[in-house]
Amino acid sequence: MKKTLTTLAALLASAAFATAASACDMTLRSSDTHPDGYPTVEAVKAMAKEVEAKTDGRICIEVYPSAQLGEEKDTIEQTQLGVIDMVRASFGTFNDIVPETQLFSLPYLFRSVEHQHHVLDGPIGAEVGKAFESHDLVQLANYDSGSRSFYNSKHPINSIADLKGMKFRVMQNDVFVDMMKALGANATPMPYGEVYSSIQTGVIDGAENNWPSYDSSGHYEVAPYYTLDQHLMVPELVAMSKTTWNKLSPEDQTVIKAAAKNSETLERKLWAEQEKKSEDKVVAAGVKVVKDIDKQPFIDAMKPVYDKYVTTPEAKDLVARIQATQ
Ligand code: GTR
Repeated sequence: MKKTLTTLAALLASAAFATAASACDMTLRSSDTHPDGYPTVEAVKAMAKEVEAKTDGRICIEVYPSAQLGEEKDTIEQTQLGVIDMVRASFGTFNDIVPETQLFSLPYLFRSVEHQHHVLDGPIGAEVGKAFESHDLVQLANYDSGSRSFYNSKHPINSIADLKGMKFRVMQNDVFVDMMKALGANATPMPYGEVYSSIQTGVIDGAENNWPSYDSSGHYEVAPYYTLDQHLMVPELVAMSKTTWNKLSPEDQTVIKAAAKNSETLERKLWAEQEKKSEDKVVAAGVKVVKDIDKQPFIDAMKPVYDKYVTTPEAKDLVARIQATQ
């Protein structure tokens, strides 16, 4: 009997040791719509590694790619509720949830990646970041996502006239619906995961996105006409549930913030590399790209969108400050 008890005690002790050595005190789940290998997914994984190392394995972040935890809008809502701990998503999907992000989705607002960095890395970025807190979220990092352009299954788009009457999927956000209206096309808001089959079955004629998404989603297979009109440059971000954030000690919050910031630098580098790789890949696969397009008529056509959304003195001031940022 004694021997059995000793053996049992030893077994329990070793089990406890094994648990202590491998398990984390806290495991956070992070969602992304993109697959493994995509810059945003790899950047959050790098953040997870850093957090685990700096907390001696106490805090682990599990990254769930490929919309395993749901479509982007649902995962943002789940993060607000604390069901999911972290989400990487586009400002565009946050618009209805964190209205302070809406003006960042205006077409042709950002002139270049550098301009976008200067805005987001400065006081304007800090202000919009702070706004997440009143919506049960903590903004941790901004990620690059290049610019979005139109693609479709029917024909090359050489001018606004070519868009007339066509049906394009947009993110679930009113600004983008009005953007399509202003261009004389029809907008069909729908989750990202439904776009491929909707193009394939002819429910929509096309969609719009950056090179890496166009590539990794496989949309180029069913919509091989891409026009580099670059109508949108919508930033992306990583946010944490405020419920989760409040469970962390101030020291751990500092570790997480720093790791998120480092992941931002990494993502910007990975992004630039991936944009080129994806462009080369889809072109090699036979995509017809219209590169030389006169953007001015597109920019001019967006006036009604600005008139509709930039109405209050605060909105006018914010847009003016963004435009004045060098
Ligand atoms: C991608 C973006 C995703 C998602 C997607 C979409 O470029 O990275 O977060 O917003 O576009 O169009 O839904």
